[in-house]
Amino acid sequence: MFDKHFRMDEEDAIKYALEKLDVFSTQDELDCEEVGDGNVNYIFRVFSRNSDKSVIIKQADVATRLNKMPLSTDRNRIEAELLQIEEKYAGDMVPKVYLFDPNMSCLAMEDLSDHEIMRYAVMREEIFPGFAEKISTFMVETLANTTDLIMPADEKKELVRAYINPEMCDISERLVYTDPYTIPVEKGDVADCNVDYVNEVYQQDTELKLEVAKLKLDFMNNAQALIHGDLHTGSIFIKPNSVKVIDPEFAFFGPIGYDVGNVIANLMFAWARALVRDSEDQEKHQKFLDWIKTTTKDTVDLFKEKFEKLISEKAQDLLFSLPEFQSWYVDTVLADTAAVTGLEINRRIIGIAKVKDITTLEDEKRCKAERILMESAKRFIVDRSKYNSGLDYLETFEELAEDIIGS
Ligand code: SR1
Ligand code: MG
Repeated sequence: MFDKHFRMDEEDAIKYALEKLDVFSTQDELDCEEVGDGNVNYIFRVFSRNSDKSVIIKQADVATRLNKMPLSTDRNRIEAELLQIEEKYAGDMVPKVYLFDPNMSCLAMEDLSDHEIMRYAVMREEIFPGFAEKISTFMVETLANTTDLIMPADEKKELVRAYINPEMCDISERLVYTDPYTIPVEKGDVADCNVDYVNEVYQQDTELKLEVAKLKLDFMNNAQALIHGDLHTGSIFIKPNSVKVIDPEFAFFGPIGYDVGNVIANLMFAWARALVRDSEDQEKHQKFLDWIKTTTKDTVDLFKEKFEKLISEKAQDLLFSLPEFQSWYVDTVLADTAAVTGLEINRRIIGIAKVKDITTLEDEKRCKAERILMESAKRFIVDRSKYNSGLDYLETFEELAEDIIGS
């Protein structure tokens, strides 16, 4: 029954689990829910009603879930293999893969239902001390170890070949780089007060568009490390003292700053949301504001510190070991990080793939949050070489927040 690809429903997923996986026994009474809330795939949670056994089956269809755009199912292979590569470098910070099935383009993996998607948790202003420590370790281990500084050149070239990901890169090239600067927004796409601002000011800024064009070319050509490619807070499962990274289907060899900038931008969505919102629980609200600010800063600083340490310990090539070279290299990664922070902010506000942190705000508050973020984004992109530490990000964001919320 499962020899040739078709899009499964819940009943098929139960049959699939029984036929293909070694998770359940004949005693188990199985149930299934489709739990996907992303833009691309279908996610089935098959679970036993009379035991604690469960599994996630993620299936790639031949079209995207969001807009039914045709899309290669090879993304499912890339995701399955990436999770195993990431496990090698970052241990249990990714779900365990049980099976990859190329016929059905599906992947069976550990159920992380004891965790929660980070975006929803931070939207409720929950805090997670230790997040910056954990996510910076994940990024440094998976990214630094797959650069030319550390990975042997022949091994890296094999991986570049295996993880060429043209269709998923094409999505990012359009959705992150081109569309937000070239497709005018309409009422409802952004807060009312920002429609004219985006169309008549932001998208007319030639200095900004020139920098975005250079950054797009870098994204397309800089095979720096094996990046996750979509490391937003919807790709992170969290619970106290545990962070798990999921969904590396956009992975390819690209600029390191693409992953780091995605994390920083998504922390900023949660931060901007909290700043413009009223809260009934002032103590919790203030605690969240303090945490998100420190976490944003620490994520940049811990990434930098650990990345510098790892490359200085593990770089093999005599030239790549030069301290002056490593300092230049880290500076370029940090500049890319700032730029991508800005790019990810803009594409989630102006572009089609939005984030609930912002879209669920009432219009007047959404207006302010979007404006703080877009103004910050412009500076992160245009002045990217000036953002070398967490404090640099905080200064820009807080200065603009004060101007915009105060006005
Ligand atoms: C059609 S895919 C839209 C977006 O969702 C994914 O999570 C990626 O971020 C992509 O850009
Ligand atoms: Mg995804």
